[in-house]
Amino acid sequence: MEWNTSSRTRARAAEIIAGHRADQTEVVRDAHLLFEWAAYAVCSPELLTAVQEVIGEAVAVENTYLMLKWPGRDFPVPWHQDGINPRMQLDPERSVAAWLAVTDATTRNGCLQVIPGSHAAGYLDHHREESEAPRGKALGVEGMPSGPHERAVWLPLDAGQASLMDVRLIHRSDSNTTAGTRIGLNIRYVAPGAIRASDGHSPSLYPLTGSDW
Ligand SMILES: O=C(O)CCC(=O)C(=O)O
Repeated sequence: MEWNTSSRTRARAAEIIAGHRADQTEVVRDAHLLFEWAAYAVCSPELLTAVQEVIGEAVAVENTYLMLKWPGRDFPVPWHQDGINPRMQLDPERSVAAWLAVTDATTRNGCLQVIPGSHAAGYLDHHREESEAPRGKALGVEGMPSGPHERAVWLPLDAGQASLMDVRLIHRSDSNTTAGTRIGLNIRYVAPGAIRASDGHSPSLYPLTGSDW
């Protein structure tokens, strides 16, 4: 599916890269609240229609992560599931994850790898990775290898394309081994009532459609 044309997306990517080349930012949390282009991206028509086909008419954004993999940096994302973290758990029937390619995402620059069918096992135990990188510590599924998995399938996408995933699907990405920067936007979409929050955590939602918020 397309969330934007490849030419417009590539132009946007060039701007993002120019803006962050000096600080080499790797992760921007809630990019849809910070950047106008990302606020448009989360409600791009083809993407939103596909999301509504999965979770119904009323849709909100629970979270976004913009991830930049700069050339020469060690930045693998461990095997994980998007629908669970220490603050909350998403009902898989009422939520869906999207990954939007802002640059081309290839097997060499760190496109997503997924384990087909892994959602069927439900949510698994996670632990925090040990990285000391300023981008923070990601969550990883217990017992998974730190690198490739024999059952993994790679999901290369062109800039402007997007994929949807079950929020329990186990996925990861590798470091970028090319000379260019790879950028992706991860979005968690929810329908009303999708979030089971841990004690003391109140999720803040960014409603796109519907009125039950
Ligand atoms: O952009 C990436 O490389 C990984 C993103 C991802 O898996 C996530 O944010 O859940």
